[in-house]
Amino acid sequence: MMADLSQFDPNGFSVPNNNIFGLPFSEEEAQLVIVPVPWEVTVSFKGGTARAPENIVRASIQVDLFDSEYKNSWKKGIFMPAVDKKLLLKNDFLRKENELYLNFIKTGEKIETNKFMCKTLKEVNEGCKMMNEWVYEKTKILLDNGKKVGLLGGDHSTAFGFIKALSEKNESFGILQIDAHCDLRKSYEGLTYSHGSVMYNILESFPQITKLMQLGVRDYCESEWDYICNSEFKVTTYFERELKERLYEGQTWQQITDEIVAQLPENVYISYDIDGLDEKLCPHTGTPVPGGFDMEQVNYIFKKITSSGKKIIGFDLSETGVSSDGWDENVSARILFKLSNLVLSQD
Ligand SMILES: [Mn+2]
Repeated sequence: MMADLSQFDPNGFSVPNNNIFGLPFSEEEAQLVIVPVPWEVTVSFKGGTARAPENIVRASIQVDLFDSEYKNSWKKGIFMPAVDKKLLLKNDFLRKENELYLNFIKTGEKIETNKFMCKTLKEVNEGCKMMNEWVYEKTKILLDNGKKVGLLGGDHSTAFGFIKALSEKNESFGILQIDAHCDLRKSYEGLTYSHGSVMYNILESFPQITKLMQLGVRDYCESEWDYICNSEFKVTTYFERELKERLYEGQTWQQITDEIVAQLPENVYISYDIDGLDEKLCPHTGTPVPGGFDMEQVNYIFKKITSSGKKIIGFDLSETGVSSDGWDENVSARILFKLSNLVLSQD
């Protein structure tokens, strides 16, 4: 069903009562549905990303609909349902529980000696499993209905359920991960479904993923390094230092981008952790690391992927923080619009 846009002025001021980006589409009309996942239970440093979906919607009203690269893509319809209040409440409760647990393990005491803490850890892990199921169900139904789907976190762990749903629809695909971290820890702080383990869990669970391409990584541990080295080239990581050195020595971003795009399979999922960008673009993200990309540097890669004829089958955008002046949300709203246009520009 196509929406009637005859009463909608894309050059005018946005109507705040409309949906994301001020667009007038219903879920039924929209070709792309963005699923908000208000979840940050395993976040250990700066909190707030569970509130990102609501705040990004507010910021999205200011994004201009005219994108000279993908002029009419938005007309195919973008819709984001309201944040699930029950999931948000569950997040708030379990995040507190997890804080208790993390404070306990920081004391150096063994968890086995404390029944209460064992129970807390169990509850947190079960809650995260439940969230994965929730995301899987939501995204599966949308994919079954022929929608294109994007996911808006929350922390990076929210991508797991969506990738599960995509794995049932696609025989094989690759993941392009923009991130300061590898997220390849076997489990982090005893938490099975930690945001620091999401790519490990995904690779171990879904053989459909033939390639994980990581860009911008600059904070990682030895076990992650070993995992990459032992992956038989399934995981290719472009560390920030290596990228910068190549640029310092005269290589161009075009050369590097062409090399990256050539290694991607035909179907590509984009997993965009905002902390992959320079901290000036995401000062309130949970685990900021100095360095990182500029927004257009990453957009350039995306453009090269679509112009190469490869297909973007879905995306997530995660780890956006909460700021008092709306800056982090403003940046993320613009990235979300670009990702939406990319996906909608393809049939
Ligand atoms: Mn991440």
